[in-house]
Order: sequence, then structure tokens, then C-alpha cells
Amino acid sequence: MRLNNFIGGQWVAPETGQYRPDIDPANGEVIAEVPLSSRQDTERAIAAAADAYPRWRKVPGPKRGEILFRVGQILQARKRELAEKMTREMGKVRLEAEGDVQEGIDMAFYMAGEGRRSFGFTTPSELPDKFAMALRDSIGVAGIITPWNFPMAIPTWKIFPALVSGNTVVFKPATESPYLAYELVKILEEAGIPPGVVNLVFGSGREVGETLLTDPRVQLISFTGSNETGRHVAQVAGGLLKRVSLELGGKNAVIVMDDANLDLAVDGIIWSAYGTTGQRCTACSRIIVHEGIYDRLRDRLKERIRGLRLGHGLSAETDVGPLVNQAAVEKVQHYVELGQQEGAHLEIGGGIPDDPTLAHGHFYLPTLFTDVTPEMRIANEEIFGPVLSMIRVKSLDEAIEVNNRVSYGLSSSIFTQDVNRAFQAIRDLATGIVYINAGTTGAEIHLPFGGTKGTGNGHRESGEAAIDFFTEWKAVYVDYSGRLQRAQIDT
Ligand code: UN1
Repeated sequence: MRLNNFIGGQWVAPETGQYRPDIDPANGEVIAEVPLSSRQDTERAIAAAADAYPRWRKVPGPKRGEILFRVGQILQARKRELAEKMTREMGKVRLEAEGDVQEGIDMAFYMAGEGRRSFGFTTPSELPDKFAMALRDSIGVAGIITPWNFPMAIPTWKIFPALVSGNTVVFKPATESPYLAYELVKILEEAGIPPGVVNLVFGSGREVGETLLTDPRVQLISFTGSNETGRHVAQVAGGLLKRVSLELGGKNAVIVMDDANLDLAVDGIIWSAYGTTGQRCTACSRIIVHEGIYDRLRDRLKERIRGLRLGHGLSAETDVGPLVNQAAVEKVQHYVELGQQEGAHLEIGGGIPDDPTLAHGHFYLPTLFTDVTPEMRIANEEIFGPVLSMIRVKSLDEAIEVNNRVSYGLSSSIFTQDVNRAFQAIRDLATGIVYINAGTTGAEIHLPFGGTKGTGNGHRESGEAAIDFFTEWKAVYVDYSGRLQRAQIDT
């Protein structure tokens, strides 16, 4: 099947006439052909979004919300089928793909309701017979640039609050997950989004992404992806005074104290480290373990890792799917070699499975390193794969210090049954998300999502925080005194 761009309410071929294959990472099958669009294609989409904006911003919020409500209903009805397509496209197992679509459903219904909220406030004026209030206003055209690891959830985190707030959208999905982007935009069309309000352009960062960053008609950029690209986005779009939201990954840790419920800790670590094959921004890639429990936890983890079954994500037998592509396999392999050179001990995994039935996919064995020290590169850099580093500590203070020393700050977690330790961790863990007695993944869509330091630039996604990003304040003063009243003077 050949996908096309969606511009001004029409499905159109790219002016380049060029397409690239979209490939199932578990077996190499071609799923679809996807446009390789140019700067001109992108400019056409921006023009359509800019043209639609003055009309869309005047559509009452509740009406905009109703469209999102319909989107939520369609997503709900098609959840299984969309999840299956997602698994074929980027490899995550069916259960997790369904969770990904569910995040989109949750976001649609939350943002549908936001159409009737989007609260501003009134406040007393310092002058008599004068009324003061602050309203949320739309901003303009939003450039939405998304990664492949949450092909449904992350686009909905950005597109739905942008739309309900009255902005129009040009959407550039990752080249590795175009099919789900296409499905989402088709659903928005079916739900009644007017022409030009949402536009979709497939293509590279160099052509499509760069045009979004530099075109003056795009006022907002919401980007999730690598730290390196995020810095470029911040420089280029920030230099043009665009409003920019960046979500750039993590080096998330689970702390396990000597009083932890070990069964629970093992479950939480396995789920957050190897779920989605470690390809989540929130994935656990470090465990910071009290020395009193280190050896027992290592043995328990090894036993569980040994039992993890690799395979196609659509098979009910599979626990861990493939990595997204060959470049990801090479990156993970590079870090595993680096970890060994740095002196970490490879306990299990660390290579490509020798099972011939997996030979056509991008599989990598779930990997555990022990004797990792906080200075090692494998303990600091985002690997984005199924590689876990186990660090030994002597106290909670040391665990918190080790957690906080990395340059990222997205998610962290602690397993302890001591309420005092739990509250100290809540206070001192320097991440945007903190879990007590749960792994580092599983953020819910009505709470702020994002992190500190190298994880981003201070904005948060999801819930009310997303409305903060996609609106700006308008302060309004209504003087009903009938005379000139000068603020700061006639008070
Ligand atoms: C991401 O990996 O970029 O909390 C998003 C979680 C998911 C979202 C992850 N709900 O792991």
C-alpha cells in the first residue's frame, strides 16, 4: 500500500514522486510505501495550516472537543486492529501496542473535556469599576515532530491539546512509524476535522523537520526524540523565538533498598527495563541496589531474564519483541562492548540470539551488567535498548546521589517498605516523574509528563501542562467607570 501526505484536506502525492519502504522489524516484510517529501511539500502543508487557523481558532472550544470525542470513540472501536498494525510496524508486543493506543484514547477523552474547561481566571482590579481577567488564547500553527517508539500515544499527546486549544497542525511523524500516523490522521478526518486544520507530511528531518523549524508561519514546535536533535531544534527554532517543547529521553533508575519487597522489585524492573525492548524514554536502564540485597536481586533477575521469550510481537508467546531497526541493534551492541571494556561484568545476554527463526528480525538478547560504577558511560548514556546496569550502594543518600548525577532527569523509582525512605526519595529524586514501589514506566495522561536537566527544556506534556504549552495568556481589563482611570496613579 502506498501512503500519501494530507494537505489542506486532500491526500496528495509528494512533489518529489519518491517513496521509501516501511518495514516490519521482526521479519523484514514491507508494510507500506511512504513519501519522501521535500521542503516544498512541507511549505504547502504550512500554508494550508496557516490558512485554516483564523477559522479554527473561532470554533467554540466545546465543538473542537466534540471532534476529539469522536476521535476517541473511533480509536476505541479500532483498538485491537491499530495495535496489530503498530506491532507489525515497529515491533512492540501486542499487549504494549494496545496500551499505546489506549493512551491515545485516554488523551482524546481528556482533551475533549478540555474543550469545556480551558479555564482562565478573573481577579480584582486595583481600580474601582474595573474588571480584570486572564484568558487562554490559541497561538497559531504547531509543528509536531514525533518518534517511532510510541507511534500513537505521543502524536496524540501533542496533536489533541494543540487542536482543542485552537491551533492548527503540521505533523511530521518518525520515518520508522508512518503507518500509525497515517491511521491517526485518517481518523481525525473521519471525525470531522475541517480541511487544513491537521496536515501530515512524511519525510526526513532534513527536508520536512528543518522546514518546520525555520518557516516563520510555524509558531510552536513540539518535539520528542534524541538529545542531540533536541539541541538542534532548540537552537534553530528557539533562535527564531518560537515556543519549543522538548522531550529528550532519560537514563532512568530503579533504587532497591534492603527492606524492599523483592518479588515486586523484580517484576517492576523486568517490566520497565525490557518492556518495549527497552525503547522507552522512561525505560529503566540502571538499578541502584543496596549492598545488603545486591546478590539476591542479581540472581533473581538473571533467572527471570533467562525465561524471557523473544519473538514476533503478535505471538502470544512473546515477551520481548525486536529492536526497531539494524542501526538500533548496532548501537546496543556498541554499548555492550563498551560496558565490557569499561570493566562491567556481563551477567547475561549481550548479543544477537542464535535462534534461526529470529534471523530476519532485529532481535537483541535482554542484557544485564553487574559491577557497574556510576562513572561508566553505560551508566550515563541513553542506550534505548534492553540493557540494564546494576550499581551497588551502601545507603539511601548514596542511592539518591547516584540517581541524580546523570545528565537526564525523566523518571526514577524506589522499592522500599519504609515510609520515611519513600518520602525522602520523593523530596530528593531530581526527576520529573517519581514512582514508589513501581518501575519507571507507566505515566498516565492526566499528570504532567517530562523531566529535568537534559530531558528537556522545562515544559511538560499531558494533562493541564499540555494546555499551558499550547495556549498563551491574554490579560483583559474592562473599565466600566466611564472616566479615565490610570493604573498605578489613580489608586
Ligand atoms: C516515551 O517513552 O517517550 O510512561 C513515552 C510511559 C509511557 C510513555 C512513555 N506511558 O512509559
